[in-house]
Amino acid sequence: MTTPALLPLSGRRIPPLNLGPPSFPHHRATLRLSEKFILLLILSAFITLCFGAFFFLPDSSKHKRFDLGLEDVLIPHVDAGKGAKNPGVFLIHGPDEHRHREEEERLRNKIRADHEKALEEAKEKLRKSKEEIRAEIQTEKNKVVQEMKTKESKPLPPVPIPNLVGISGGEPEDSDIRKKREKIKEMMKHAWDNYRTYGWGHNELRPIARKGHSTNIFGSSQMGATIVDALDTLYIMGLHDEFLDGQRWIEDNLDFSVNSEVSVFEVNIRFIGGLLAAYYLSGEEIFKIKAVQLAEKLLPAFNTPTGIPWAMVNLKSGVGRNWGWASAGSSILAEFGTLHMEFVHLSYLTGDLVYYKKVMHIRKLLQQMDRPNGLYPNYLNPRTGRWGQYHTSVGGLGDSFYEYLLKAWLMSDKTDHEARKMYDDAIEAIEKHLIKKSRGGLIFIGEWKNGHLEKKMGHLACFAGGMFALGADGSRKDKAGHYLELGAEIARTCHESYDRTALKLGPESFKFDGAVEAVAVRQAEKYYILRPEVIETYWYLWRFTHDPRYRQWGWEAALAIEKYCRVSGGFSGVKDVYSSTPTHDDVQQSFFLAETLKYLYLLFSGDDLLPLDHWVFNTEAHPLPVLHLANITLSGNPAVR
Ligand code: DMJ
Repeated sequence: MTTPALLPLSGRRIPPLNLGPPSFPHHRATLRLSEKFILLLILSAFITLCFGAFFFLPDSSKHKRFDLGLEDVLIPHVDAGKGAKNPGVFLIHGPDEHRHREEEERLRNKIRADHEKALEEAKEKLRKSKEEIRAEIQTEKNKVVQEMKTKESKPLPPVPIPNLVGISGGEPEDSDIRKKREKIKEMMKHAWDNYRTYGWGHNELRPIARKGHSTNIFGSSQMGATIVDALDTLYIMGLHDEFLDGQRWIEDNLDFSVNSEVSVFEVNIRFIGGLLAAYYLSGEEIFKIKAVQLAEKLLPAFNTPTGIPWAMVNLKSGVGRNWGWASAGSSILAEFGTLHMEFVHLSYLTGDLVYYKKVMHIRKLLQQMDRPNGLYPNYLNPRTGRWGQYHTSVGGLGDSFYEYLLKAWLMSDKTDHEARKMYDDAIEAIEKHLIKKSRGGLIFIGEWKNGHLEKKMGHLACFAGGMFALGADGSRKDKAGHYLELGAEIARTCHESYDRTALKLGPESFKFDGAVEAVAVRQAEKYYILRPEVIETYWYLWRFTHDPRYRQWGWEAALAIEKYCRVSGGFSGVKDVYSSTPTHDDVQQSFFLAETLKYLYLLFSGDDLLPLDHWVFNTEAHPLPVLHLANITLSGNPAVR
């Protein structure tokens, strides 16, 4: 059917009237002349109506709304009706037209003046140089950061700070020893300065590529691990400008609200340990505040069915998980068992028991569990509370758990008897099942794996020489002499592992198999990554015996590091200690500054620097004071039981 409206008036077709945009379909826009006329009429009626409205409707200016944002131009309301309830809205109407006009005029003038001012300011800005504008923006940014910091920094309760004995000094009388100590300090300067130049703010340094470096333990963000780890070493060496530089970076940049998955253990020992030590040494509040902020971010890792923390946690989301390689989704003994010292200090400094409870819960759980041959396996499933694979080691995966049992006792001013008992029991089992003598007469610590003893000792296990010496005093059945001797034997074995290489630096792990003694066999075990454990043991043995051989061995290691690991951009690990032409791995580990150089410096210092009856070193060599709390009744203080 044809629509009549679309029929032509004459034989000629009427050109289409396009009412829409050019693409508008023609069939909908084609109108007859008469219809056009009607449309025009409607349009003019509409316009007339609008004019009428404009002239005859009431004056809307008498019902203006003013929002709170313009407080300074608000007009006191005349009608104390509804508007009065809402302080943000004022209604004006009433008989006093004149007064309203004046107010309107005043308002208009104010707006005009504001616009002019803004225009002037904009012109002023344009007259400024780029640098000036940038500086202004930076000042504004700093202001905001400062405000955020003040908001973030919860005030912490004042607590009595332990007696801080021997935080500087230790100048040796002997000039030769003094020179050696100076040399170690110079090495520290070299490591720090290059990190400062090429890796500042990154976690670690690539000394050959001369750029920043990081690994998955620190997550995906740049958290300045080397800065935090190195602070206390800088402090005790008297490198105060460098310390201050690091402190400023921490104040301005160290931020834990990052979407980054970090290792709970590594962040605890390096960051929380480093910050706490820096706080105790310098007294600067910022370190304590940062340590507590970070600790809060780690707490969600403990949200597991057993309370055994995940190995990793996302600092932002709080989601935790375990390493993919760990036996059946297990957490690692040396990781969840190496939180105690730092967490007790956190509870002490904050008065908040939450940290203390977390680590005591772990301890209680471990106490209840069966231990095959009295040994603690390295893997524990945080969902089921059952051991994973039966692998026991005093090296990697197990090491610092034993260390922290002993140190929990020392740190409590020898009042935490439970920790001491656990340590003594564990060491007895280790001695019985893992410590052996090689054919050549070297005492070594093997690893229990798949039902038999693997005659292999890792560089990491070399720390145990120092631990045995440190735990000798206070040991059961008056076996102090025995444990000191055992510590000395481990030191000797580890020294042999260094001495039997081309570079006089120790391999990552070494075997005792037939003719092979204290030597790495597999290529993948021949590297040295600037680790501290052997030097750590020399230092403890030196403190307890003053046998000059330990200083001599320490100096040999220092010279080897200087000769083979020093490059112009810092210090690097080496890939094969048996090859006389070293290949570098191009990583300056943060623990080189935190531990290796610190223990070397202490080895050539007097015993009055960080005396061991006042300080306990965490597993990353960060000194924390002994808490002499016997007479202090701080409510909720964990050391008072
Ligand atoms: C350090 O981070 C700590 O000493 C840790 O306990 C084990 N290993 C490294 C250094 O080798």
